[in-house]
Amino acid sequence: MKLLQIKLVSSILGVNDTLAAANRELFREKGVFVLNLMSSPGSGKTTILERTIEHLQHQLNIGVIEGDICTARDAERIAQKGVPVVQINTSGACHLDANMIASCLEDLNLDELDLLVVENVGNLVCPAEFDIGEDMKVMVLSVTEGNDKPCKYPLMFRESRALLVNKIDLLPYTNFDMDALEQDVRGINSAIQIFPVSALKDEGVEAWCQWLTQLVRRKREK
Ligand SMILES: Nc1nc2c(ncn2[C@@H]2O[C@H](COP(=O)(O)OP(=O)(O)O)[C@@H](O)[C@H]2O)c(=O)[nH]1
Ligand SMILES: [Mg+2]
Repeated sequence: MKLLQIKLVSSILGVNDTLAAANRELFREKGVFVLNLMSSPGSGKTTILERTIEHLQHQLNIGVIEGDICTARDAERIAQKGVPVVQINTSGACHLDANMIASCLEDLNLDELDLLVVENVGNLVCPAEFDIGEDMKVMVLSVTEGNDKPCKYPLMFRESRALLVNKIDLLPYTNFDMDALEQDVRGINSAIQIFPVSALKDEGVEAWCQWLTQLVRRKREK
C-alpha cells in the first residue's frame, strides 16, 4: 500500500516535470524571467510584491500570477499597481503546478513582459515540490514565524535561490535570532542570498530589487 502511494506521487511529479519543461521553453523563447514566490500564509508575499512593483515598474514590464485556494483578493491588490495580473483559484489544492500555470498564460501577453512573478499558494511545504517552469524559486520567512523553521521545513530553503526575511520592523517584539537563522539556512543551502526586509516600511527592498533586476536583464541578453 505504501509503495503504491510512492509510485503515484512520483508519476504525478513526472507529468508535472514534462509540463514544466514546456513552460520553461516558452518563457525562454519569449525572454521572460519567471519568479516563483513561496512562503507560509501571511508572511508578506503580496506586500513584498507590491513594493517590488513600485520599485521596478519604470524599468521592467512586470506581470503577476496570483495563486490562492479561494478569492481574488491578492489579484485585486496587485491590479491597483497597474500591472497585468491573473488569479488562479486552486479550490483546495495547496500549491500551484505546471498545468495551472500553462492554462492561464493565454491571459497574459508574454511578448510584453520582462518579469513574471508567480505568487504561490501560502504553504511552507508543497509549493517547493512542484516545478512550474520558473527560472528561480524565492521564499519569504517573516520574523514572527520563528527562526526554527529552516530546520523543520528544509525543502523550501534548499530549493530557493533567495530568502527574504520579512517584517524586520517587528524584531524588537520577537525572540527571532537572525544569526541562528542565517547559520541554519546556510547549513541547508550555502548559496542562498538572504535579504532582511520590511515590506511594510520599505526597508531592504531596494537591495532585493537590484539583485532581481540583474538576473532579469541577464536572461534578456541571452
Ligand atoms: N509589520 C509588518 N507587517 C507586514 C509586513 N509585510 C506584510 N505585513 C502584513 O502581514 C499581513 C500579511 O501580508 P501579505 O502580504 O498579505 O502576506 P501573504 O499572505 O504572504 O501574501 C498583512 O497584514 C500585511 O500588512 C512587514 O514588513 N511588517
Ligand atoms: Mg498573498
